[in-house]
Amino acid sequence: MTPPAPSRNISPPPPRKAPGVLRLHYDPASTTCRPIILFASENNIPLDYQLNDLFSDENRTEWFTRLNPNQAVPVLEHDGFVLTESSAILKYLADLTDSPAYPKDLKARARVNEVMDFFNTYLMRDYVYGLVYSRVLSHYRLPGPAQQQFIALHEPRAAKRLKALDTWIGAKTFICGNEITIADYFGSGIVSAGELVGYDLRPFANVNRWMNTMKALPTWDEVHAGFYGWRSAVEAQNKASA
Ligand SMILES: N[C@@H](CCC(=O)N[C@@H](CS)C(=O)NCC(=O)O)C(=O)O
Repeated sequence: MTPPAPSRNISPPPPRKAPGVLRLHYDPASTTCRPIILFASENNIPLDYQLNDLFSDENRTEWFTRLNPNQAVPVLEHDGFVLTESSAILKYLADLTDSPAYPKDLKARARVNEVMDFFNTYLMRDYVYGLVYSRVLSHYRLPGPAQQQFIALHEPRAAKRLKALDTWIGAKTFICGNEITIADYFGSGIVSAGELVGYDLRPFANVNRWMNTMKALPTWDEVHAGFYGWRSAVEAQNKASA
């Protein structure tokens, strides 16, 4: 991966070690790793954190490609069992720890799955790839005027998805009710990615309120230190090229 800026402050979360048990290969700034680290940190799930620095292309090494042919983080290893895909990892960790954040009731669980699928498809495509990665990751940038056209195409699409999320949340504290679920952890990583491009969530008042609730979680700041380091690097680069 090409670095977005000359320097980037990587501060991995403090280790909560359980050697040889649950190993997470992660990059601290990653949209798909942060929800897992936040869930584990908030729930004192001991993970053996293995930094895989995407900005040094560590994910393209031979050994890591054997672990995940998609060359992407997160990857969870649990006593020889290798699991990729952030949504699947969150569900696995929640079930493993018997967490109420992934309800057992059939309909309540289906609702959580529904929201996670929504985030993983519509919001990831229209908002994260459409509006964020296209601006901050050089390999997603299109040449010439195609770049602005791409962004213009995705602005209304992203807004439509955020409006749907806003309606879903309504007056509730969290997306699926008044108790936090893994859909909140998952979605907050995706929605916060917009901070890299200064996306204004205020028109989506319920989403904005919900994100502020997520950011008030005790370990949010330490988990997101690497992400905010990346955001500062992007801002500095924007300033320099203005
Ligand atoms: N669908 C996968 C996506 C994983 C993914 O795209 N991870 C990014 C970081 S957010 C990555 O490792 N990218 C490296 C690359 O594609 O070069 C998941 O949810 O785990």
